[in-house]
Amino acid sequence: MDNINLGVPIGTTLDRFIKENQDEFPYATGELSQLLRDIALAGKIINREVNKSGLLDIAGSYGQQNVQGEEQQKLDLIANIRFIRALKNGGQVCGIISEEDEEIIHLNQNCRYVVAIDPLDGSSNIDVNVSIGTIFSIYRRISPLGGPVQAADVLQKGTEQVAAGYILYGSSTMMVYTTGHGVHGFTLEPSLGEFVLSHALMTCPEEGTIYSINEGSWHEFEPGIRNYLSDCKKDKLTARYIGSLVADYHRNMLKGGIYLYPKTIKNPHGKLRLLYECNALAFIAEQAGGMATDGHQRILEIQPHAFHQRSPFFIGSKKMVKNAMNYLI
Ligand code: AHM
Ligand code: MG
Repeated sequence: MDNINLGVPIGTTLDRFIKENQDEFPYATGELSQLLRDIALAGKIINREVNKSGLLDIAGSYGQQNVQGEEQQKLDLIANIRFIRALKNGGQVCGIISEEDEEIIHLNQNCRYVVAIDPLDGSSNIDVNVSIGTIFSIYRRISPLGGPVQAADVLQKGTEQVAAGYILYGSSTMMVYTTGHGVHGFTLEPSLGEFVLSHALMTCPEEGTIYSINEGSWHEFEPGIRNYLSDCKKDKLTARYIGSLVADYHRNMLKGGIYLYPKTIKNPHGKLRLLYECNALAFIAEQAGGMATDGHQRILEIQPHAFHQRSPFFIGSKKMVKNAMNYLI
């Protein structure tokens, strides 16, 4: 797998790759590519914190809850601070919406880009040394430069994303992103501290054999989901569920599979957040030839009306997502 279609060889650093593919960035002024490099830098810093979390007293609960009533982990807060700082210092972002903050974080009013971010997703897995991830979406602001960011700048449909991606802190650390020209994956070379191209033009198999869902919620699912899951078993599909969205999604994208987080009695609108969890992965999934819906509608076409809006989520191999949707009324 050396020279792949892009003319950029495997092993190229992320910085160089971004520079050499500058034209794939919308409105190529260099600002968006700088922003992606800032996100990669923050990812490296968080990777360092995650790697030493068993050694220092930074794992575990912080003893307080975030805006959605969920318990915050210390690393959630550390990751949030690191990302905000990196994006502030990078100077390309006018506003951030984060899972950890109720309102917009206002940065440089003269910048064009808005970022929606889940700084550390799957954080209940931190204490047990299991994969976690960062998820980000980048939008161009709608309001004029020079003024404060408006809610409408953040509440854009996923179709308006100019770039999106995730960083997976797994058995190796990877950054995967798209600017709407395919999906590229970079693996962190720890001794160099550089992300290097390892997966060019990633694609998701149309069909797969893995289904990923928290089946512990069986009695909370609507009948259609239970019927679907019964058929998965009859068809002898393989069940795999880490409980870290990025890791579950990444595996299914590579191997072929479906991830489902439907509505439940406890979470009647689903659990996952549209702006900083679903949209980014939906953009990546579609760019890789996969599909993402809320069970009825394409995720990227949902008009958000609240920063922390939730959505049911079905994502992965196209045929599997379509098949699952057939079970829902
Ligand atoms: P978080 O943002 O609080 O970490 O929650 C999101 C996570 C996803 O990573 C994961 O897929 C899902 O929640 C797991 O939820 P559950 O424990 O209900 O299966
Ligand atoms: Mg999350």
